[in-house]
Amino acid sequence: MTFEQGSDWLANFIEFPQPKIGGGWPVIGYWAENTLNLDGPRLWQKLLHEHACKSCAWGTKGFTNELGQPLQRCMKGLEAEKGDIQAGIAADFFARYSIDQLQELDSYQAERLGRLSYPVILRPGSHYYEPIGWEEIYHIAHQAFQRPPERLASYSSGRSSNEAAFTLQLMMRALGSENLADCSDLCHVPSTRALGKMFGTGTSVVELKDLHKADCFVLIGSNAPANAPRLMNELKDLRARGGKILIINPVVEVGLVKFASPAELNSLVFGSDISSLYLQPHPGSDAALFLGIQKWLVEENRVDYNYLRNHTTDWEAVVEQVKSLDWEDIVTVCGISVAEIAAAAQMIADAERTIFAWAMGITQQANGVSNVMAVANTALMTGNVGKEGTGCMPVRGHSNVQGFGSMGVTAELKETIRQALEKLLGRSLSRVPGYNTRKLIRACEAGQVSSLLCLGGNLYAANPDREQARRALANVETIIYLSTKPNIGHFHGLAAQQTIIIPVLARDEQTYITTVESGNNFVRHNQPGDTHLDRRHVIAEIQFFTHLAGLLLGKDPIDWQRMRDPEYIRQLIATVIPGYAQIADIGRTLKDFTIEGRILHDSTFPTPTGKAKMFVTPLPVLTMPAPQSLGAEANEKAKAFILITVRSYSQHNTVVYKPGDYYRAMPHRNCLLMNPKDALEAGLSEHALVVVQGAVGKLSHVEVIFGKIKSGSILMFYPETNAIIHPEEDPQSDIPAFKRNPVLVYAETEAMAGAFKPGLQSQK
Ligand SMILES: Nc1nc2c(c(=O)[nH]1)N[C@H]1C(S)=C(S)[C@@H](COP(=O)(O)OP(=O)(O)OC[C@H]3O[C@@H](n4cnc5c(=O)[nH]c(N)nc54)[C@H](O)[C@@H]3O)O[C@H]1N2
Ligand SMILES: Nc1nc2c(c(=O)[nH]1)N[C@H]1C(S)=C(S)[C@@H](COP(=O)(O)OP(=O)(O)OC[C@H]3O[C@@H](n4cnc5c(=O)[nH]c(N)nc54)[C@H](O)[C@@H]3O)O[C@H]1N2
Ligand code: SF4
Ligand SMILES: [Mo]
Repeated sequence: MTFEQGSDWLANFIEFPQPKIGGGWPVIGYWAENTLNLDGPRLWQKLLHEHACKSCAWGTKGFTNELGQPLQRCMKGLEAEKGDIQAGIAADFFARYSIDQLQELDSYQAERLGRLSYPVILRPGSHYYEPIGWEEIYHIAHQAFQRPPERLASYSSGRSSNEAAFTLQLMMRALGSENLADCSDLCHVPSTRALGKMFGTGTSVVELKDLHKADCFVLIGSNAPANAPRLMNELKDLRARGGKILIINPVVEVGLVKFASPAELNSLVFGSDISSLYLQPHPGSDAALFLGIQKWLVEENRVDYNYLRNHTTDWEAVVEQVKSLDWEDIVTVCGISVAEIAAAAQMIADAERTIFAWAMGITQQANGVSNVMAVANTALMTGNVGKEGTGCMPVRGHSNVQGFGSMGVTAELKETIRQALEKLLGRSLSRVPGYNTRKLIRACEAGQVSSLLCLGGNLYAANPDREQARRALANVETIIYLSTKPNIGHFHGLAAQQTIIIPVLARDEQTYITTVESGNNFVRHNQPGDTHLDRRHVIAEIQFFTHLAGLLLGKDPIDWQRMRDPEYIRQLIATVIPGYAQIADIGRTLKDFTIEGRILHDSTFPTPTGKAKMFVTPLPVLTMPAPQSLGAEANEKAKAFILITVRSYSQHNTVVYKPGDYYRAMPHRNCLLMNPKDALEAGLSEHALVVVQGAVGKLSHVEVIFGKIKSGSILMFYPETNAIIHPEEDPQSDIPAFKRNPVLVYAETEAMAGAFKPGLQSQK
C-alpha cells in the first residue's frame, strides 16, 4: 500500500541548519500555508467557532485567553483543527485493506487516512475491519460489560469533555469497577500526587494573572515553545518588564533562549530574550539540583524561616537533610557546578515573586513524585506559595486532561468525591484499588481484564514496550475504541475476540454545549456546531455511555436516559465535584469560570492543618548500566547513553503531523540528537547512521544530529522509541521514566560511522 507523504517530503532532503530563534516566521508561514488554500475558509470557520482549543491545556478559546487578551492562538490549535476537518474515511476502505496492511502504516500515515466516519468491528479470526450497526454494537458492549466488575476497565485521554468524563467514571463506578486508567498516569500524575500531599490540592495554584505579577519564573523540563506556545508570550513579557527566567533542561531548546512571538511585530522581527540563566542537568537529576539550590539558601541564610514556621509543617527535617548533604555529591549527580547552582538560587532569593513551572522532564522520572516535591519545597522555603504572583504550576498536557482528573477519572479517587458519588448512587463504592495505566497493561497481560473501553487516546503507542502492550491488549476479550481519528493503536492494539472502533464527534461538532478545564483551572464552554460527517454513523461520547449504562444499569438510582442531556450531567457535576458549583449554570449564563479553591492567594492551605506539609526528597542515585548488560558484546564499540524521549515540534503525542523538527534541526523522525563531544569520543561524525539498542529492542538507520544536549544523553522522538524502551517506574506513582532510558549506540557498520547519504533513510 502506498501513501503520499504530503509536501513535507521535500524538507527531508534539505539540510536543516538549526535556527537561532524559536517561534517566528516559520509559524506565520505555517498559518499562511494552511489557511490560504482551498481548505482555508473551513479552517477559519473552525478557528472562529467558539470552543476551547483542542491542542494543549494552556487553554485558549477563539483568539483570546481567559483575561480577554487578543491574539492568543498558536498554530498548534490550527494543527489539531486541520486533522478534524479531514474527509471521512471511504466506505470501502476497510474492505480494501487487511489488518496486516494497516499495520504497516506509521503514525503519520494513520492520521492522514481521514476522520473515522462509521463504526467498524474486527471479528474473531477475521483479517478485515468491517462496518457494524449500532444495535449490534450495543448488544456486544452490553454483554462485554456484564462481566465481573474487576474484569472491566477503561482508559481515557484528556481530549473529550468534562461531561463525557463524568459520565464514563459514573458508569464504571456504578458497575463496580475502579479501573479508570487515564493518560495522566503517563504524564502529570506525580504532580497531582506530590502537590496533593503537600498543598492539599493537586493542580496549579497559579492563575494567569499571577504570571503578570511575577518577577521571576523557573521553567523545568518543559519544551513550552512547542507544547504550550502561548506560555511563551507570558515569559517574553516577564523578561521585558525586567523579570528573570531560569530554565532547567538537559537540552538547549532554542525557543527557551530566544523566542519570536508572532503576536508582536517587534518580537517577531528581532526575537525576545527568554532565559536569563539556562542550566543543563543530567536527565533525572533535577531533585539534586533543587537540593543544591536549597543548600545555598540555607548556607546563605536566605530561607524564609518565618514563612516555614507559620505556614508549613515538617520543614525542619528538610532543612536538616539539606545541611547534611555534600556539595560534591550534589554536583556529581546533577552535573551543574556550585557557582551555577548558587547563581540560580540567588536569582530566586533576590526576586519578590517567583513562579515554579514544570512539565515532563520532571514528572516522567523514576523519582517523579520526589522531583515535584523538591521543586515545591524550594518554593515554600522562599515563601513563594500563597501570594499573588507566586506559586507552583504544572504545565499540563492534553486540552482537558485536568478536567478528566477533576471529574474523577482516576484510579485514585479523592475521598470527598467518593463520598459524594456514594450519596448519589445510594451505596458504597468498591474499595478494590483500580488499575492505573501501567497496572492496566500488566493486568491485561496477566489475563485479568475481559472488557476494555478506550475513550480517545492511543493506549498501545503511548505505553513503553510496544510488544508488551500488544501482548497485553491481545489478552482482552473485547476492546471498544471511541475515537475521532484512526491511529496505530487501532491497528495493533487488538483484542482476543473483537475490537470495535466507534467514531465520535469532536467538541465543536456536538449538538449541545460541553465544557473543558484548562491547566490554569479555568472552565470554558464549547458551543454546539456542525459536522461534515454523517451524524447517523458518528456519535457523541455522552450518548454512547448513557445508552450503554441504561442497558446495563436500568434507571435506578441514576436516570441514564435523563443524562443524555448534558445540562443534567452538569447539575450532577456541580453537586459532586468540589469547586465546580458554577458549572450548573454555564449552559444558560455562558460564563466561563475559575474553579473555586484551587488558586492560593493566601497561605492557608486546604490541608487538615491549614499548612503545607514538606517532605524530605532523597538525592537521586543515577547509574549508567554496564554496556554488556544491554548486549554490548554484539558490538564492542557500542557506547551507553541516556535516551530522552520527547515530542517533535510537529506532533501531538502519538499523532505525527510532519516528519521533521525544524527547531532542533532534526530533518526526519529517525534521528537522534547527540552532543558533538560524545560523538567524537564514539567515533561518529554528524549524519552517521547508528543502531540504538534499548531494553526491549533496537532501531536501525538512525541518523546522528549534533545538538546542544548534555553530554552522556541523546534525544529521540516518541512514539517510535516506545518499541525499544522499558523504563523504570516511579514507585510512588508508577509513571515510566520516559526521560531516562539506558540505551546503547553504535555505528551500523564501520563505514557508517562517517558516511551518510542525504535523504535515503529519511524516506523510511
Ligand atoms: N504541540 C503539542 N503540544 C502538546 C503536546 C504535543 O504532543 N504537541 N502534548 C501535550 C501533552 S499530553 C503534554 S504532557 C505536554 C508535554 O510537554 P513537554 O513536557 O514540554 O513535552 P516533552 O516533549 O516531553 O518535553 C519535555 C522537555 O523536558 C526536557 N527534559 C528531559 N529530561 C529532563 C530532565 O531530566 N530534567 C529536566 N529539567 N528536563 C528534562 C526535554 O529536553 C524537553 O525539553 O505537552 C502538551 N502539548
Ligand atoms: N516515550 C514516551 N512515551 C510517552 C510520552 C513521552 O514523553 N515519551 N508521553 C506520555 C504522555 S505525557 C501522554 S499524555 C501519553 C499520550 O497518550 P494518549 O492520550 O493515549 O494519546 P494521543 O496520541 O494523545 O491520542 C490521540 C488520539 O486521540 C483521539 N482523539 C482526539 N480527539 C478526540 C476526541 O475529542 N474524542 C475522542 N474520543 N478521541 C479523540 C484520536 O483518535 C487520536 O488518534 O503518551 C505518553 N507516552
Ligand atoms: S497555547 Fe495551547 S491552548 Fe493556546 S492556542 Fe496554543 S495549543 Fe491551543
Ligand atoms: Mo501528557
